[in-house]
This record gives sequence, C-alpha cells and structure tokens, in this order.
Amino acid sequence: MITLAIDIGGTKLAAALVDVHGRLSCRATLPTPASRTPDALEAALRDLLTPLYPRAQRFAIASTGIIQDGVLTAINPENLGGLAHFPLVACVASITGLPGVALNDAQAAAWAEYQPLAARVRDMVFLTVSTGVGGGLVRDGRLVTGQGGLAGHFGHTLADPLGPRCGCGRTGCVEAIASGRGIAAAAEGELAGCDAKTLFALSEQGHAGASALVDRSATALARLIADVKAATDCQCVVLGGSIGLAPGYLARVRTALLREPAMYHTELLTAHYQHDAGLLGAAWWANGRKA
Ligand code: ADP
Ligand code: BMX
Ligand code: ZN
Repeated sequence: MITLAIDIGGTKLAAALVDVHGRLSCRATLPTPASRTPDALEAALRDLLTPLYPRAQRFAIASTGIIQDGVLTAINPENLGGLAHFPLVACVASITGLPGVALNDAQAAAWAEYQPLAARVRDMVFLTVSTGVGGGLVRDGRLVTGQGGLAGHFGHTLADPLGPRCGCGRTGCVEAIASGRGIAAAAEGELAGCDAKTLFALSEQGHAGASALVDRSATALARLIADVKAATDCQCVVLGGSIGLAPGYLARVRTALLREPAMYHTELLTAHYQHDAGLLGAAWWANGRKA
C-alpha cells in the first residue's frame, strides 16, 4: 500500500509517497496560494499531485484549518489569503481518482510524534509554531480530534487581552503573538516588512530588535505550555513547525517556561520527524479508517 500524503499549511504545500514502513519518497513542495477563492488552491494541488498520484493507492491529507467530513473550514482565514472553506477530500479525490481521508495538520503531526513515545507516554501535546500556532492532543494513547474537529486548537487561547487582534475574531490569541505571521506583524522600524525567517536570521546574527521579537514569541508559547499542562497534565510537549524547529527557539521556550511555577513544567521535545510529522501522521491515521 502506497499512500499519497499531503500537508497543506498556510505557507507551503507538501506531498510525498509513504510506504507501509513509513519511508517517504518523491517529496514535492509548492507555495500555498494566497487567494480568497478556491480555484487557486485547486490548481496548485493539481500541479503538486499530478506527478505523484499514479503510484499511490490512497491519499491522506494533513491540513491547516478545522477538518470535518473532509471539508476545510479556516478558524483564521487570514492564514490562507482569506480562504474560509474548501472541499478538500472531494477536490483531491477528483484530481487523483483515489479514496482518501483528511485531518487537521497539527492533529496529524501529534499522531506521528506520539509513535516513538508510545512505550513511555500516554498523554502528550504537539504544538506547531509556523504560519499559525496549531496543536494536537493525544489522550490515553488516542488522538483527540473532537466532535467538530476543533480539539487541540491551543493557538486560539488567550495570551494577552490587550494584544493584537487575531484573524479568528478574538483579541490577543497566542497565534496573533507567537506565530510567524504574529512575529512579522510586530516588526517595526528597520525591521518592518521582514518575514519571520528573516527575523530569525537577524536574531542569530545578534540583532537586538529581532531577538526581542523571537523572545516575545517564545514567552507566549511557554505560557501556553503552562496552560496546556494545567488543562491536560500532559507528560510532554513536542514542538514542530518551521519556527518551532528553528535553531535556538526551543531553548528560549525552555528558559521562559522555567519562569513559570514548577507544577506547570513539562518535558519539552523537538519533533522527531521534523518537517515530515504532518505527512507521516496523516498516512498512519488513515490506517484502519474507511476513506
Ligand atoms: P506552514 O505553516 O505552511 O506549515 P512552516 O512550518 O514552514 O509552513 O511555517 C511558515 C513560517 O515559518 C513563516 O512565517 C516563515 O517565515 C517561517 N520560517 C520558515 N523557515 C524558517 C526558519 N528557518 N527559521 C525561522 N522561521 C522560519
Ligand atoms: C491556525 C489554524 C489551525 C492550524 C494552525 C497551524 C486555519 C487555516 N488554521 O491556527 O487549524 O492547525 O493555524 O497551521 O485556521 P499552519 O498553517 O501554521 O501549519
Ligand atoms: Zn485566534
């Protein structure tokens, strides 16, 4: 069985073939189109998947947004250029002619990241710090997706009631401060207009303003981790996403978490499967599920 695994994020689309041993091949990526209308995303998926699908027997999608009954509903449409709804499974089925399933990207990554921990951990949380801030919860060894697909959307819990407005409609969400878009939005003066990747590079070179923006994100994330620990009593938190995986970021989160009372500390790990967690998690979650 070869699975065509697809990861749809706010910044990039990724796809690969996954075999029964979890080996990935034929990786491909494209930028996520920033368009309010669904046609651009459909066209990009067609370009991405056409070279791959003839060798697969099914597809499995990890996607940003709330995924229910195969349909994507954005909690923060600004992360997708204003796109609020997209018929994900129907679209990929019509491109490929294959059966398949879909779930939220951070939930998928949580499921992948749980596998190497399963011998010693029952309760864990995965957080992605990327275009947005996403989350996935494994409870007693099972992935919790929720009746409406919303479970684990920790990025939309409150970081600062006086903070910036979030695209989800709330004010001061963790995502509005800690995410790539949140970091870039806070850049001022000579840093205005820089994206998060550039700000991280400047921070590594010792730029104090850029470093403060990275710290602001890491501090908001550490407070979120303390909240998550209080809410779930998780045994560990795994960090992923391009910002979560950026050099030095986990160390800053660790330092900020140490400022919280000890009962809210938890083991912090970097994602074992790095940028492939969403692809692998979707493929493994599809096992035993009817497409
Ligand atoms: P997606 O949200 O599509 O899954 P990513 O996980 O790559 O994609 O997250 C995109 C965000 O990460 C953007 O804000 C981008 O500027 C930032 N980013 C990408 N690469 C790096 C890097 N090496 N270091 C820090 N930030 C990065
Ligand atoms: C947003 C939300 C989540 C997603 C998270 C990380 C949308 C479109 N997405 O909070 O469903 O898990 O971003 O997504 O509302 P990413 O694009 O950063 O990987
Ligand atoms: Zn929000």
